[in-house]
Amino acid sequence: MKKWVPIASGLLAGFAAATISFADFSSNAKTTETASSSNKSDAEKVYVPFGKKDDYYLFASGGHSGQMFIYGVPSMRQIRTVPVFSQDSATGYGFDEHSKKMMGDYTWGDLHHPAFSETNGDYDGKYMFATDVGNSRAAVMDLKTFTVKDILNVPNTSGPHCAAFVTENTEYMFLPTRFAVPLGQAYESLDDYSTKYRGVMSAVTFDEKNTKLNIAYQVALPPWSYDLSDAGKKSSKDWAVMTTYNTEEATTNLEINASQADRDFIVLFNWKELEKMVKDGQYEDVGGQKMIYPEKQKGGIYLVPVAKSPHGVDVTPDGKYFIASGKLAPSMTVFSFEKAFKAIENKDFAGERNGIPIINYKSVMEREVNPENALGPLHTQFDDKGMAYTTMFISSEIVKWDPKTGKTLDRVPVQYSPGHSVAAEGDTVSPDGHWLVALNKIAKDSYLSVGPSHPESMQLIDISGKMKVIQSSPVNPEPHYAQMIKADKIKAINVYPKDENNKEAVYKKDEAKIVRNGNKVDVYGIAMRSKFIFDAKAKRPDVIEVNEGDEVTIHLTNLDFDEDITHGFAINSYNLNMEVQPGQTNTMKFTAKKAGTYPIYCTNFCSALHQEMTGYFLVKPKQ
Ligand code: CUK
Ligand code: CUA
Repeated sequence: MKKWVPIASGLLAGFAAATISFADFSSNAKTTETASSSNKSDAEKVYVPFGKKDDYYLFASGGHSGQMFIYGVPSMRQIRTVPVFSQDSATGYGFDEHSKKMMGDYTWGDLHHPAFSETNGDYDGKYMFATDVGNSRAAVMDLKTFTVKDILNVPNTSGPHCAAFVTENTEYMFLPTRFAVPLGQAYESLDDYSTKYRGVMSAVTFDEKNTKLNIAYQVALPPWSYDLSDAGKKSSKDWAVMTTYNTEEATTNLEINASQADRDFIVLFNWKELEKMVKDGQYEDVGGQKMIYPEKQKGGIYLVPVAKSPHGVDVTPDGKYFIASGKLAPSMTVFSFEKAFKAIENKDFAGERNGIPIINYKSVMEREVNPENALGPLHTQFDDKGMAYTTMFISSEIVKWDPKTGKTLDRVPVQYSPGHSVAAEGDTVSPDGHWLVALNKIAKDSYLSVGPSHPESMQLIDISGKMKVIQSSPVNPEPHYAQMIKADKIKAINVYPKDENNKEAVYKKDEAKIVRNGNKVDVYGIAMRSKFIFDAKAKRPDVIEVNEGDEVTIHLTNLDFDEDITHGFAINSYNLNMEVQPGQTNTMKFTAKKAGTYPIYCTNFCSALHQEMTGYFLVKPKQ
């Protein structure tokens, strides 16, 4: 592999020290080759023989693909792509009624940070949350079926990048935003940015019974950019932290103007206090949302000064510290929650910004950590011993260090420019250790060429001894973040159970029927190996005949209650497709705009006679 000089690109353009080459780390590269945690070869460690399953699921955000990619670890094989914020013709997501309703007018999304639901600070394997920076939404995926159950449009805000993260028992998912906008996204001149714009954070709750996301309240934070966040754990469980940049409140050329001040802030807030304010009516109604204004409703929100333009902030598994990564300052800063609580109690403040008290830096700062030649620290993960692993975007490496001493313990080069990394159970109160995956922004010369744009890459690192990269997988754009969960925590079902209350489902072959009501046609049909039955009593049960202009609704039940027997339903030239998984009933609604003869066929290869699983959609022309 050629040595690549990591020229500053995108995120860190203009950073002077970006010209350091890998030559500077050659000594590290050498030591990684000899060290290994066991006598197993690297190939053996990642080899999962046929019939055996991986130990972990890795859920990687799909960035601007709007999807979630599911991998197995340690094999690093991709198992599935789950559409979340984008249409997907493979599954019919965005075509069927349920997903169409959830997506509204949007057809794409930008999924940045996935977050598992938690119980007592541990992933419980029940749900996965995600947010969309592109169109300001949040989603919840049910891990019994790996399908999205609800999408929430978040008003008053723009780009919830600084999310998702959940509190210890999934009480809340907080959604602070990357872009400041006027409340309600009304028009306001950028000359009035500092007074009229806000960076609103939403407190989202999850109603498990109805699998619905709801907004409990919002907070009108100052018009800064909120970058990343994390929830407290154990003794800090009522608190959360998030990084800010552009506290300069620049409105143009942010590349330069948002990097002027020496310090930005970490926002430290107590969600129990905010919850109390709402209960006590200390909020204003903004477009139907309960809005807390920190300059009026005091208490609960504080600022901690931090080296300029930080990116990630991560809470240690024991909940005692939060660690900010510098991005523009080559250091990680460790802050103590306990010290922060004391400073708040003693009103140990250095003035205010926008009505929010600033805690004295020296009173909360535990230590500043500057590993030699490590540049562009972005995000930190943890192992089972509480050791920290920080991604270095510019020097393209992972640095292992001890948060309690600041000592650098190990480092390993990755190819290239890691954004996040993810450790096994890494965001819980008890990470597993053993595995860390670097999510690299740039793969360069790692794989067969597919043209000018290359895939991103995920590299598996064995961290059980001296760190060593032992496997590399290409990945579609763009894994910003991922979470890794023990495989046995996820209890996915094989077949959708019968739901006798579902009026759209048909569970008996002779009950398939077509119901006409004026220009409305409802088809209650069945898909089974290897035929469609739309009208059991008709001469040709596999034909749907309608009039041009009719409103057609297809309710289709897969009658094969059998593992992995999925059917598809497509109408040729009608731009429609959806799947029905075993036992599932799915619905699709459309207008028969085009008169003519259109074959219907099953799109999912389901049996030896799959090719025969067809029918006709006949549309009689208007006279
Ligand atoms: S961010 Cu930091 S590298 Cu978490 Cu959206 Cu991509
Ligand atoms: Cu059913 Cu192919």
